[in-house]
Amino acid sequence: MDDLPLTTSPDTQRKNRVPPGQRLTEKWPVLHYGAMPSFDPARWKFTISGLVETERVLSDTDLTSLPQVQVFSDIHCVTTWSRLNNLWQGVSTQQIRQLVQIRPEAEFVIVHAAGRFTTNLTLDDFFQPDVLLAWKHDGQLISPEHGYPLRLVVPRLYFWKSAKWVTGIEFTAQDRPGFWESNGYHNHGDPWKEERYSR
Ligand SMILES: Nc1nc2c(c(=O)[nH]1)N[C@H]1C(S)=C(S)[C@@H](COP(=O)(O)O)O[C@H]1N2
Ligand SMILES: [Mo]
Repeated sequence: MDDLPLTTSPDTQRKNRVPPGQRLTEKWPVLHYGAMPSFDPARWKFTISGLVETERVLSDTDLTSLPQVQVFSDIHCVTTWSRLNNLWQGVSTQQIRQLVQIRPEAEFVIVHAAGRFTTNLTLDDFFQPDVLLAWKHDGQLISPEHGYPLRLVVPRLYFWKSAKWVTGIEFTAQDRPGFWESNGYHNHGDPWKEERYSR
């Protein structure tokens, strides 16, 4: 495990690591809309759909057999808490990219999660080298409340883009605001620009 490649998210190298309007916490709060979705992890699948030449459906074993990475990152939640020094383990989105042929019209990724949650990203934001689909945090399996069996981690954007209980990704030509983005949150969510709310 120690010999996995490590990617350091560039924001952890800033002299001041705390974005404007944020405060540090040591704890890791649990935040999501509604009840925790109940689903059977044994029957869980990860689907790659939309503007790809051939759709792919991966089982848990398929996913965990792919080459893995570790990512060191800071968490910035729009509700103003930040948690520094997180070590994630999983599969990078750059690795996921090797599994499909993405059509040239594709410009966005819609991330789907259990309970019909979605969040939207540009291809560029989704394929940054520090973005991964994770199942471990600080050496332990991610707990169910924090997104087990699979959560997306997008270190450079507010944490609402880091969908928990991910069930798939869909490539699209048009942007499609996700759950929080349709409910007042900014469409992009850069914490360094304080892209918190859309109005
Ligand atoms: N599936 C799902 N993922 C989600 C959310 C959600 O409501 N559903 N909320 C987001 C928000 S607003 C935040 S701040 C983080 C919180 O993650 P945590 O509970 O692990 O701290 O999860 C994000 N991912
Ligand atoms: Mo949030």
